[in-house]
Amino acid sequence: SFGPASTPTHPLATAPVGMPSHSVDGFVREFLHELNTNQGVTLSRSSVNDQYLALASTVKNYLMARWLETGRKTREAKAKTIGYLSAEYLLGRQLGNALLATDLNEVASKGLELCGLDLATLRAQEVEPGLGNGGLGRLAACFIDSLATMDVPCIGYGIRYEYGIFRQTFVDGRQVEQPDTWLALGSPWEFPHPEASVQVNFGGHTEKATGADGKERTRWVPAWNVLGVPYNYMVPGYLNGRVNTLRLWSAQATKAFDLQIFNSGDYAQAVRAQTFAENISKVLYPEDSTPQGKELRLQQQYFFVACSLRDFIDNELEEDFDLHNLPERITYQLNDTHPVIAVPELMRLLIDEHDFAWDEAWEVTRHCFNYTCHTLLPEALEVWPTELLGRLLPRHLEIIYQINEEFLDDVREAFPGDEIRARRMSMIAEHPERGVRMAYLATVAASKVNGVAELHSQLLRDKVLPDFSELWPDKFTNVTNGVTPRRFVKLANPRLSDLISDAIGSGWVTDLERLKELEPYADDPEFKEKFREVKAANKTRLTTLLKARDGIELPDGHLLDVMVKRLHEYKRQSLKLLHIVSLYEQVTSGKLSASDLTPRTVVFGAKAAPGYKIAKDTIYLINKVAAKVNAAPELEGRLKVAFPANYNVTLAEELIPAADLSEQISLAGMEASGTGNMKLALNGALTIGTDDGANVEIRRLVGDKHFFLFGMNEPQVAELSAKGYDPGSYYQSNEQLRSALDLILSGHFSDGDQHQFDSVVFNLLNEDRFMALADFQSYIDAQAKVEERYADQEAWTRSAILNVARTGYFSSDRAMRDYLQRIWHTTPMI
Ligand code: NBG
Repeated sequence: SFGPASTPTHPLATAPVGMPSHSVDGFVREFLHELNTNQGVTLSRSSVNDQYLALASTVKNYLMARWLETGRKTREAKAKTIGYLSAEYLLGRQLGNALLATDLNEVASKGLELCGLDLATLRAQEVEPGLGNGGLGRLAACFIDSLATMDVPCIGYGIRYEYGIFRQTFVDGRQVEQPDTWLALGSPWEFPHPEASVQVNFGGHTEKATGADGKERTRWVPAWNVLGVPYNYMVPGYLNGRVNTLRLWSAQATKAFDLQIFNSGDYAQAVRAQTFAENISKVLYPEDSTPQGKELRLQQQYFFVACSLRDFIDNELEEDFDLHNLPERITYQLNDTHPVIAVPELMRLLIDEHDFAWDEAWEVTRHCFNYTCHTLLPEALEVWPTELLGRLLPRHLEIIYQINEEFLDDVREAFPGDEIRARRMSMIAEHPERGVRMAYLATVAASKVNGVAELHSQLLRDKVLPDFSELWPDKFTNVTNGVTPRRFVKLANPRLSDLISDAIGSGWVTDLERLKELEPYADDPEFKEKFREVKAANKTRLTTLLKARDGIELPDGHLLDVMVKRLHEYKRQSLKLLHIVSLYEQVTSGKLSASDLTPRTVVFGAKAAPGYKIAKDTIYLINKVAAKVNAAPELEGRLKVAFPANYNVTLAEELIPAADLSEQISLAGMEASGTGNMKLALNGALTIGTDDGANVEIRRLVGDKHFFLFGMNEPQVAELSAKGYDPGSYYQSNEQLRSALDLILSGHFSDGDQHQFDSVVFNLLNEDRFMALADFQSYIDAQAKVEERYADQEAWTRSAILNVARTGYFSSDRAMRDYLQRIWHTTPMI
């Protein structure tokens, strides 16, 4: 329960805390106060970490009143809340965003200067919470930023992993994973509430019992449990006074410490329960799109959704709230299949704990959930073995069976006599082992199912879930992804932001389509010059950073060619690599003069899942090729390959504003959307890309002339696949390709070892599931067009400006508006 035991009488007790002033003096006072009282140090004895923590507290104080007020206002209005359920949030650093949201940048920077401190240095002290793998987690972070900025009530629910995505290092060119100790120096942005912990049960069995009313009920008798401790984070809207909440759960043992065993001297046994429980939120699974059939992962999934559902019902609703009306107050968005166990959990809560009849419970449940699918790779759709699910969550498996039975009855009614169809659509897969297809469960339970770009949504309907879209055509919709302009333009690229605002005003920050007003400036010589200066200055900023961070020297005046994303075969870093190897091969063998090359630096950023061998071997190969290229005297000043380790949100914010060329080269039909493609275009990079994911929409909006398209489109890929794809034939027939592959095979990049890269090269030659060889020539041709355009700086700058002007559509604000209209059926609070 909340609040004081008796009615407060002091006037201040019912008002939210006051708002600190926006004056430099006020700021300095607050900051020093925090330094003294929170850190327990004087300015002269404070470390940079003390100063950073004190600054963070100061900024939090500015947000606090708004946060409290947001909660009050939302509860009072009984507004519908978006419950965003996501196993990942890739937030990036918090301080810069909080300063932006409170408009405190200038005040803080002046105030700190008066204290002899430098804001940039303190900002650099922050370790980003890397609680996600890649696009999916970063998308969740963009979405909650947009909802706060649009004044929409939202609670983001997830897991507070003690170790986020691993820190990548390179040892002799190979990826070595280090634990991500983001909490080591303390995280000032979180508010733990151990008193509001939620108990989560696991294991055991179910029992049937007949109650006094003669009704038979099922009771789950769990075998063990853990506690979920909520940690709240502020999600500030941009200059609008709203601060939503992100609530991440941390697992703790219920019986942390068995005193008896401890006293008997068995210390290890005494803390075993604690270790076991805490393992649940210990690490983020470093997987991007292939699930590991890991018990712990299922525990994590159930753990956080069980906490989250309970939390909303117990803490956000009035005590006498009638749960039949739950869909009026919450809509849960399932971010991929990871949180789908929430569906049977809500059924269980309603039936077993609130005495709902099955049909009543189902009516409520199916109006509470919507599902976003983020993939097309069949191996990325989670299937939980029934053996495991039944052992860990016996009651949930029973409920899933019953949902499935009733669903299949509906299928049989809609398609009488079509038993094969019914079997195809069953949530229970029989092969290779009996398992629950979580995507099917999600699709059946959800009011709406969406893909994340037009092409993806279409393929989702036609290829992944065709039976379901035939049964329920209206259930399926598309919402093309978006990215937040606050972090990825305003914060990351202050120079471009100022240039834009000088030209068209600052309204674009919350209304990104206004970037269209920049179109005429694409032909304004003065603006173009300034635009080039911004790019050049961003490159200089990146050069300074990479020198300090990685010891990498970036040459001046190069075309900066950027491929940053998780390492995955379908994304085809190997195709980019073949381009580089081919340039190197042609120049070193004298077929091509280095002076004919456009001076270019290729920057890679990519983590590979630790268990994904080919991906890790590809990283090794990139590093080995980079070493040779960078050491070749012929290529000095002409071609350079840079691969800074540990690409993350913080590095993205530095790299993207400096990029000229954006590599989006996945095999058509494989990349659900991509969001890096949007960030790069918005920052004035031109895309070289296939007709895949959101590239399709980017190209349509910026225009063919300002986008370098290459490769097969999806129908052509399907056709080639059906015909039988033979990568070897491309090797045989394409001299340039063969020379590049032969050079790798010769051991040139591996100190003479001819087998070092067998896994990568033989895979390309024999299988090449993602058809890199088939698209090679087309890619090389498109790169030639890139060079031609770049040689004409006026034309290039024009295209770059038009990319910025025409990609306002890719704001996550627009994406959220689409969700509100098509899926959530709710409106902002103002
Ligand atoms: C990823 C897709 C990307 C997409 C993001 C966000 C998963 C499972 N999917 O193409 O691969 O941009 O989701 O939607 O991480």
